[in-house]
Amino acid sequence: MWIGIVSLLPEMFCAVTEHGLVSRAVAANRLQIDVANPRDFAHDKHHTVDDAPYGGGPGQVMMAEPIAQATEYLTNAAPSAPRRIYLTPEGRPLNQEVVEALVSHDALVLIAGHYEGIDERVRANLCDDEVSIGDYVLSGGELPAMVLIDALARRIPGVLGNAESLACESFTKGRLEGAHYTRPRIWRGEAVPDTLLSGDHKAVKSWRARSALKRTYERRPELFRAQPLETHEITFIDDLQRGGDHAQEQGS
Ligand code: 4H3
Repeated sequence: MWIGIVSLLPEMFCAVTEHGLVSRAVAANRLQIDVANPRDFAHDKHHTVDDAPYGGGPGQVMMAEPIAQATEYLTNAAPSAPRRIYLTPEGRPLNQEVVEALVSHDALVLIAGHYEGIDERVRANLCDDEVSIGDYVLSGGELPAMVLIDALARRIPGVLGNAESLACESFTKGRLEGAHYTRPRIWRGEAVPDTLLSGDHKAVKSWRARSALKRTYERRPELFRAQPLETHEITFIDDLQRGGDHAQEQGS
C-alpha cells in the first residue's frame, strides 16, 4: 500500500514512520509513505499558505492553491490513482468497517488541514472522501491521519507478526474484546480465572466468548444492533441479568 500525506508539519509523521508497527510495515516494504508540504508549493516571498476568510470572522483558512499543488504532486507520485481523503470532524466516522474498505485501495492521499480548515473548493474538487476519527476538534489533521495510518497498516497482509495475529479478531466481530491475563497466576492477591488454567481449549474458548459478551453488554450494548445476539448468547445474557454468571467467576 502507498500513502501520500499533505501536511504543513511533515515531521510529525516520524512518530509513526520511525516507531512501532507502521515503521516495521515501511521497513518490510509493505507500506510506502510520502509527505508533501503545501508550503513548498507556495511561490510568494513568504511561502504563504493561509489567508483571512471571505465574509470576515476569526481565524485563517488554508489557501486552495498550495494544498492543491501538494495534492496533485502526490497524486502523480502514487503508483495508481489514489483515493484522496480529507480528515475533518465533518467526515464519515472512522470504524473498523471503514478501515477494511480503505485498506483495499492500492494508494491513498491523506490531507491534513490546519487553522479553521481548507478552502471549500479543494474539498469539492480534489477530495474523494472525508473521514472523522471522532466528535471532537483538533488543531490539525495530522493526528487523525496517523490514527488512520496505524489502523490501515495492521490490516495490510504480512504486517502483523505471529504475536499480534488477527486470528481472534475476526471471530469476535461486533463484540468488544474480553479480559486478558498473563503471569503471574496470582498478582497482589488476585488470581487468574481457573478456566484459563484448565488446559481445556473448548472451555477456554467459551470463557473468552462470554467475557467478550459480558463486556459488550455492560459497555456498548448498541453493538448488538449491527451484530445481533445468537440464541446461546441470549441464554448467557439472561443469566447475567439474573445476577448469575457463575461459570465466569472473577475477572470477566
Ligand atoms: C479531524 C481534523 C478533528 C478531526 C481536525 C477528527 C484542523 C481539520 C482544521 C483539522 C481542519 C479545523 N479535527 N475528528 N482538525 O477527525 O482542517 O478543524
